[in-house]
Amino acid sequence: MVPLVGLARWAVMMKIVFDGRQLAHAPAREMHNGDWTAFQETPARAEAILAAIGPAGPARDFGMDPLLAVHDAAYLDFLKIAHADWRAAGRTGDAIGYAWPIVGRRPIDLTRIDARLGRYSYDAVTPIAAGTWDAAYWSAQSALTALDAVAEGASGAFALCRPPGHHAGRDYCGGYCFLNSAAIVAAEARRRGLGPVAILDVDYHHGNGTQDIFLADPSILFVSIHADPVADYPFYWGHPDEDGEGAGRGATLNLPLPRGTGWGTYRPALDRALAAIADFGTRFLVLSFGADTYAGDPISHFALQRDDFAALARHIAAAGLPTVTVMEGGYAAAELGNNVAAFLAGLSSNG
Ligand code: OKP
Ligand code: ZN
Repeated sequence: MVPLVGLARWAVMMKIVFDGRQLAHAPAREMHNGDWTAFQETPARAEAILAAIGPAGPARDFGMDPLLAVHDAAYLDFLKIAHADWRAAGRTGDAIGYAWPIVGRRPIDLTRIDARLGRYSYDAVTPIAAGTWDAAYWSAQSALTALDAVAEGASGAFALCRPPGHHAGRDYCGGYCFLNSAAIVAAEARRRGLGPVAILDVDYHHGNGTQDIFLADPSILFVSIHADPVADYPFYWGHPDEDGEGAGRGATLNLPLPRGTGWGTYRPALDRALAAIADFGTRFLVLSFGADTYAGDPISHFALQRDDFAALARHIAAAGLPTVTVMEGGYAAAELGNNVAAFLAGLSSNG
């Protein structure tokens, strides 16, 4: 093997799961600042990560039950056939909504594809393509396969989830996400008696879907460090006063940080997050990892460097918890693989 001159080589010592069917999701374009631009969440992202972290094992098929533990059956039925319905309506290209039922409208059970796209999504950056259901299904199965490895005794496993999941809620897609792999793993870990379960989300964007799914649930802690939604997507979630609802009050913790955040600002927030996770009595950790906190990320505004990903991961690993890591965002294509490799190498280290 030819060493990469000038680049640290990171040895990744953990089980990696990926299924080739996850590449089937390939929308052409997304709405960005009022224009159509090339879709950012590309199959090439997964290929770049794989090239840097070495071979991945295939996903096993755990079926629909673990998905139905987190998502509405009607939403899953919609996702499966949305693209076919779009084509049946005489459309070309990817399915995308243009009218959304703002809170307060009756959830009328309409059949027209445009009405259903609005009912089950909340933004215009999440097109549904011919291969979307298959890719999302296998992304979730990869996450469940990683969970299985940890349940069998591995200290950690990484699911190269793509499409990502943390913006998808019980009955909605959004933010490039369709099935919430982190939430699916957390619910399945709880069902298997591995809890208390905490989810730590370190993607640049707030994990609104994960938060919504467990908002009123006191048994799963959700902690997120992310760009302040005053200035960044997803805007309407992730503010510091969102701390859970009903019985779930106190089991949601949001730690928004300003644009420009580097490791010096990030680290104290991470310490707070890890302290909350320890206080919760956590015995099992689900980590939503986005590499879009990288200084060179094209759609984000933090300033982490590659070595900071290793430090971030070492801090998390020092908690000593069995951990399933699922991939979320990260769009700096040329550096993505090395950043993920640095993170996973840090996770594999002992303290
Ligand atoms: C998905 B994940 C550009 C900015 C935002 C949607 C971002 C989805 C991020 N106009 N577009 O959390 O990385
Ligand atoms: Zn993100």
